[in-house]
Amino acid sequence: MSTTATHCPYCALQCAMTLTPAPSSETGAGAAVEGRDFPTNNGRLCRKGFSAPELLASRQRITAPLLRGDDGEFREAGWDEVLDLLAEKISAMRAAHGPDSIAVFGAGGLTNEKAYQLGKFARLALGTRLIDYNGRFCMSSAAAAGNRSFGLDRGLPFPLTDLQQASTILLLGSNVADTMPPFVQHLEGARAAGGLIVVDPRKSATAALTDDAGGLHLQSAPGTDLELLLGLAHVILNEGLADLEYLAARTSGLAALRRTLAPWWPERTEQVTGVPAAQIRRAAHHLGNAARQARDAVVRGETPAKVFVLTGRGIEQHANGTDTTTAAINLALLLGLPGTPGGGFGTLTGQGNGQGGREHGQKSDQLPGYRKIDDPVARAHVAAAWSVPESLIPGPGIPAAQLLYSLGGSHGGTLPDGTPGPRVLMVHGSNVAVSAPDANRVIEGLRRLDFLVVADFFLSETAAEADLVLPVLQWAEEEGTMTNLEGRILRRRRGLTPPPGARDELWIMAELARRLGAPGTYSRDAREVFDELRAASAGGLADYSGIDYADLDAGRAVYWPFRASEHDDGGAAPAGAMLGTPRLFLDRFAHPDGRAKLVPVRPAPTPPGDAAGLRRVGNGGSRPDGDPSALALTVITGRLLEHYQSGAQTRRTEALAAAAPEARAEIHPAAAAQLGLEDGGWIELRNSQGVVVVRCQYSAAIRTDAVFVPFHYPGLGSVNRLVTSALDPISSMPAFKNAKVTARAVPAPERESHPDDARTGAAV
Ligand SMILES: Nc1nc2c(c(=O)[nH]1)N[C@H]1C(S)=C(S)[C@@H](COP(=O)(O)OP(=O)(O)OC[C@H]3O[C@@H](n4cnc5c(=O)[nH]c(N)nc54)[C@H](O)[C@@H]3O)O[C@H]1N2
Ligand SMILES: Nc1nc2c(c(=O)[nH]1)N[C@H]1C(S)=C(S)[C@@H](COP(=O)(O)OP(=O)(O)OC[C@H]3O[C@@H](n4cnc5c(=O)[nH]c(N)nc54)[C@H](O)[C@@H]3O)O[C@H]1N2
Ligand code: SF4
Ligand SMILES: [Mo]
Repeated sequence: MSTTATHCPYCALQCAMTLTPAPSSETGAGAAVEGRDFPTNNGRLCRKGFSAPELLASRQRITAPLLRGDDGEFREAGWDEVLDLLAEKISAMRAAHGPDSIAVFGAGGLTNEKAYQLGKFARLALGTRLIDYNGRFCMSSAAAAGNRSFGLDRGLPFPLTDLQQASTILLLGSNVADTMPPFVQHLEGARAAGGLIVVDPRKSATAALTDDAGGLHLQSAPGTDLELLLGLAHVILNEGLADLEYLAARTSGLAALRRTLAPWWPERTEQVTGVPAAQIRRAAHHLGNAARQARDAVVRGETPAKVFVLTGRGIEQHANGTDTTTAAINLALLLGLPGTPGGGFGTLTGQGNGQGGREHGQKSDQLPGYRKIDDPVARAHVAAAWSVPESLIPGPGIPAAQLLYSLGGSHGGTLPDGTPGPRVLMVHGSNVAVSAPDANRVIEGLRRLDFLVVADFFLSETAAEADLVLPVLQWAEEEGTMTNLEGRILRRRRGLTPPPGARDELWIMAELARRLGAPGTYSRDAREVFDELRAASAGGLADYSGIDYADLDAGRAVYWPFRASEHDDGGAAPAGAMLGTPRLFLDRFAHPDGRAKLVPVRPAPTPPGDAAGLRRVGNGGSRPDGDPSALALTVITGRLLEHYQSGAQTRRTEALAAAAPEARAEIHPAAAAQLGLEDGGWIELRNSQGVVVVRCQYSAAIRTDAVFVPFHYPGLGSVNRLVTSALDPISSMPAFKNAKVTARAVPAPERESHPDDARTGAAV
């Protein structure tokens, strides 16, 4: 086989790469990648991307279905055997307990085709309403905020390269220097101009970019971004920096917003956020002046130096994540940015297909095309596209975390309404035992199931709990499309022959549907599925009907929405030509009145105590009452450059595992001194949810009231055991970035957790 032009399997930047098999090999053994020229990555890759081919031929790869026997051990089994068995289980379960006894958990890493087919398979072949996916843990707050304010959610509503023309970028809770290293080149213009402003309780690698160029790092206390944004907006509105003309012409709701901003003068904001009032003023004035200059340049007919407000998981993964993202949107609207040549607002999508993954119907409340499942018109359209009666499409299910907590209806698991939870779960593309909130509770749920099926290529901690593991294809072995963080659709191409025992998930769904005698059709061919997706999405918010593989294969830059009626079918556009909608909202926002909504948001009243019953004080951990050896800290969780998500893949990559072999808690030396904790010593973090014991690492880059722990590890280092079940009421996003704990120095644990050891992990 020759080289193949494709994209990285990991994050939403979807860096373009060229895949080359080893000489005289058709499989992944010895395959290599290099960066390919493309507007988003310009030939660059990060360490994860470079090392991705190593996993294709990993010794740890599962290459035959694994079925758990009566002795509790896995044995290899044939595909016919396991699919027959699974179809029988599903049929029996449905007959005894109804279709909602089966649930499905999907992922934002799946191709558009697989995500679409999974939603259809769940609703029609299984007949269940209980499907949701890991994007709930990722983009849901930003998506909810975008829908509420703009009437539409697309992570970046403009091409990424627009950032290169920026003088000023406000980056809130995003650490792109580690999470999307090639992205940093697009920040360079603003950084060099002294206009990069980063909000993060840590001086992350991204916040450090502000150091030498006159930018600004606002080191807010964890979970206080809503207040900080209200403070910034207060200055902008009250000190004549808002774009009143834009607000009058393109938005609604200014009067109500004005009232909510009134109490947030900078000195008061400082008290809550810890960010000095002078810095708040400086940032607000910088943003306001830059936005005005951009506006003036547009009026003069010149190319403006643009201004952007961008958000990441740091401000979104909170129990008020939707409102906080809304406050960031309000700020961008006050500055007159969204939908103008002067700049814009965007959210950095995370997973490889985090964008497409939330458009095609694997979300509990959605149908393809970003349609609402409870909208009669949407249901009728999709039923027609699927050639089934509308009554066959179930109603809305429940969001991811609630779904996971409800598992195991035969053994006490209940849905929020008190009825028995699902008894069979199929997981496609997520390692929930490590990545979901309140991990101990999730693992208990998995163990209550009658039958757990996990489709994966590795024995992840979740697959290790399964009754049946279905080995699937990796990125380089399958066909399909991905939608990157800009809403641009990209082709994933098959460049290698998969191991003989692994199967395409489209094939698995088709084979199961056939055995179940399911209504609807289930193609095994990605292009056919895509064509069906196009028809199903036609007329929806995320309209893909004008997009075809031919345009993508010709290298045209295609952004949704792209209606079939807009496709002139000339097929003559050159490679790189922009089709569809590269820039959204230029004429109008997606609400019926064409206006963006200024949604007034307020912080919740301060709770009398937090989850651990601890007091919170400014910048510095507080002593929990009566305990001189302990400190109350906020755990913020996030990512290391070397590892991806739950680490199921990157912990199996030799160089990445060696570079970051175990979870480490980053703690300020001053906080550590209060605990009598040496650099490299063991720290215990404990709250009512669980316990984590990890080595610490001194870091002057973090606030003294916080500790940072990456979530890439299982066992004793699995930080999601400390994350509560509290959810954002609008998006159902967990509060991953805000767990209150009591910290102590402890002796080294008797038995260190082993990276592959899920079972001991759950037992602590
Ligand atoms: N290396 C690597 N890259 C990845 C991934 C990965 O797992 N590893 N995952 C991909 C995915 S799915 C996603 S969603 C993206 C995520 O990309 P990011 O959003 O950049 O990642 P995080 O590390 O989760 O969080 C970003 C920053 O938020 C800060 N933060 C924590 N709490 C708060 C807070 O209360 N307020 C503010 N303002 N900041 C806070 C953290 O200190 C951290 O530096 O990365 C993608 N890229
Ligand atoms: N504490 C804390 N927890 C977090 C976060 C945080 O910041 N802090 N971030 C959250 C975020 S933003 C995210 S996106 C989630 C992600 O967390 P997960 O959903 O667990 O994501 P991954 O670790 O990438 O797991 C993907 C699994 O599917 C497999 N896989 C990869 N591709 C495919 C495929 O095409 N098909 C199938 N069947 N399997 C595949 C991989 O081998 C792996 O086992 O974690 C969330 N959890
Ligand atoms: S930045 Fe993201 S897409 Fe690019 S190489 Fe790294 S993991 Fe892959
Ligand atoms: Mo994510």
